[in-house]
Parts: sequence; structure tokens; C-alpha cells
Amino acid sequence: MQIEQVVLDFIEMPLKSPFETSFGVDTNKTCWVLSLSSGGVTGYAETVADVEPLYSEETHASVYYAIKNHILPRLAGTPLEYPHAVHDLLLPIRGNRMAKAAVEMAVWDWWGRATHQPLWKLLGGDADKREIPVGVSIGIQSDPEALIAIAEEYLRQGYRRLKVKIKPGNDLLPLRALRQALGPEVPMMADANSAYRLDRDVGRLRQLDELGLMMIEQPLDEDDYVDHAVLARALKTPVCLDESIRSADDARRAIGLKAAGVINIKVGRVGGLTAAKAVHDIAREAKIPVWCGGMLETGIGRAFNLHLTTLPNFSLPGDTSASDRYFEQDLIAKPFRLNANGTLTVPQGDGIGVVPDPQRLQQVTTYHEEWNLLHHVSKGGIPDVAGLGF
Ligand code: OSB
Ligand code: MG
Repeated sequence: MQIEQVVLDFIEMPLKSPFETSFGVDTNKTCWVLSLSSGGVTGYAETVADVEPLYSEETHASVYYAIKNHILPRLAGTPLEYPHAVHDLLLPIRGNRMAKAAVEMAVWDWWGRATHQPLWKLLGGDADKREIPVGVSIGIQSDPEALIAIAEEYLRQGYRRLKVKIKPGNDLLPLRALRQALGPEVPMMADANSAYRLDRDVGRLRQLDELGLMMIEQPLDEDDYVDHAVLARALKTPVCLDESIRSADDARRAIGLKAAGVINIKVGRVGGLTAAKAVHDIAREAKIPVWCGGMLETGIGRAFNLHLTTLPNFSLPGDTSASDRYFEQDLIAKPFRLNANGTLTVPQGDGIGVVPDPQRLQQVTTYHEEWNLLHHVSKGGIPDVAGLGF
């Protein structure tokens, strides 16, 4: 295949309610939707960077710049023999994993559609995993009562586990109250998004250890396996790494140092599906369970997550909740609904099995740009375009 056209649509969709983490509050979902065409077939993907470099270094602007100036020039005029070829072609580009992931994911989706295979099959997933047990991520709340009410509502809907965002000062009190309200059996975990320091907070984290959490996610700095390994030894609760794992090599190192007892895999964070599968395989070999993280994706990103989760070592419920967790109206025509047994169904059909609803896409798009790779792109970059508004 040779990519003929690439379209980037910048979209803005309101969230049903603000989502607060230890690094900030989101009220809108914003991302690039990428449509990549060849031979009359189009593949889709979305980016997971944000307005500001808080979760990772990447931003909407950096993703745009990397795709336009570094990724597309390498793809223009280059025939691809297999979706893995994109991964190999983009290897020399350092960092910019979210940008690379979006392009690589759209190629995988294109491949599935062009060869009439679902993505899970292309990835080597398990045919029996048609319904994926899922959990839900709950943002930081103003008080424990609000947290309990939201958690009870999600359990009523059927979610299989609760993840609660924490930060120093908003952790012990709400989690204790939640455990007390829900009882000892409800699968619960906490995500700190790097808000703690080993020297300052080990006492506080030891107190969290008494709450029977499934795991604590990314308590310490993203680039620190050493302190995570020390902390993991000090706690009964398994330490799960998110931000720290950016590649299969990262996974190997973190596991080797015993810094991670569980790994959260996000396709965007590790640079694509090829890398996500490699992280999965390394963890599987080391008997470290993995689960699929989320980035408040639209239905497009959710579909990728569900296909990926059919791989065998995704043995814990992830963060891929139903569309109505975040959106009144999704980008796809038929939103993901939670089955009564707390699962989401892997979409059938070619590729990821869903497409953006054309009308909805137009409605939420605030900027549009397209490139014809057969004519306009040459190595060395595409001329800059002003007026992006970043
Ligand atoms: O750390 O997992 C995280 C959202 C944005 C950035 C980072 C994270 C998250 C979530 C939400 O926890 C997961 C989701 O519901 O998509
Ligand atoms: Mg996380």
C-alpha cells in the first residue's frame, strides 16, 4: 500500500462533567482525528496528546508538527508491505510517540479494512474475547460524599472495577470513606499520576496500603524506576506503571528492577500498536499482568483499545468505559454501551469496525487540513501553515 491522502481534523467535544487529575482539570475533549486513504479505502485514528504537556511532553501542536514535518515526509512515496513497516519506518524519529501512534494506528485500521479482517485478528488476539470486562476512572472529587455517590452509580451500571484519581491531601480520607461505604470486596485502585515523592510521602502511601487496593498506579516520577522499586518493596499493594512505560525496553527494565507489578498499556503513550503488543508480550513472559489504559478517547480510540485488549495477557479490567461515561454524543454513530455484565463488545467488521459519523465530525471540527502524499510532500518538511491558534 502507498498512502495517498492524509486528513487531520482538530475536534472539540464537551465532557459531561469536568475530569480532574493530580495535574489539572479537563472540561473538553480535544484531539486530532486522522483519516488516511489509499486505493479508495480509509483508515482512522485519533491522537491522545492534550493542550498542555502535563501527562506527557506531547501537545496538540507538537503532534501536528511531528506528523506534518517528520512523519508524513517519510511515508510519502514509500510503499508499505505490512502495517509493521510503519513502525520500522518511524523508528529513527525519537520521542513524539503519540504522533507516531496515530499514524501507525490509522495504517493498521486501513489494513484491516483493505484485507477484510478485524483489527483483533491482525493483532493476533483471542477469538473468544468478544466481550471485554471494563472498569471506570473517577476524577478527583471535592468531598468523599460526592466520590461515594459517583462510585455507587458506576457499580450500579455494572463496571467491574473503580479507579480513583488521588493526590497528596486528597487520598486517604476519600479512599477510606469509599472502602467503608462499598465494603471490602469491591475491586478498587488509585491513580496518582506522579504526584508523590518517596522521601516525603512513604508514610502516607503505607496508610493507603491498608485499604485492600488492587494496585496503586504511577505514584512517583515518570522517569524513576529506582524509587518505584523501593516503594514496591515497602508496600503490599502492587505498583502499576503508566507514564513510566514508553516502550517494550522500558517494560523490560521496570520489570527487571521489580519497579512494576502491573503495567497499564496505552497505545498512544508507547508509540503505536506494534509497540503496545511488544510491551504486552514482555509483560506476559515475565508473568506481569497488564490492562488497557484510556485517554478519554472518542469511540474511535475506544475501538482500538477493545481490539488490543483481546490479547491474552490483558487480564485485568481497564479504563475503556462506555461512550456515555464522558460524552452526551460520541463521534461514532453507534456509541459504545456497557453490557449489563460490565463488558464492552469488541466491534465486529473490518479494521476497528467503527468510523467517525461524517456529520458529527463536521460539527465538532474546528480546524481541517489535508495533504496529498502523492504530489505535495517531500523529505525536508512541508511549509508551515499559520493560523492554527495554538
Ligand atoms: O493516568 O490513566 C491516566 C486520563 C487522562 C490522562 C491520564 C489518565 C487518564 C485516566 C482516564 O485515568 C482514563 C479514561 O477514562 O480514558
Ligand atoms: Mg494513569
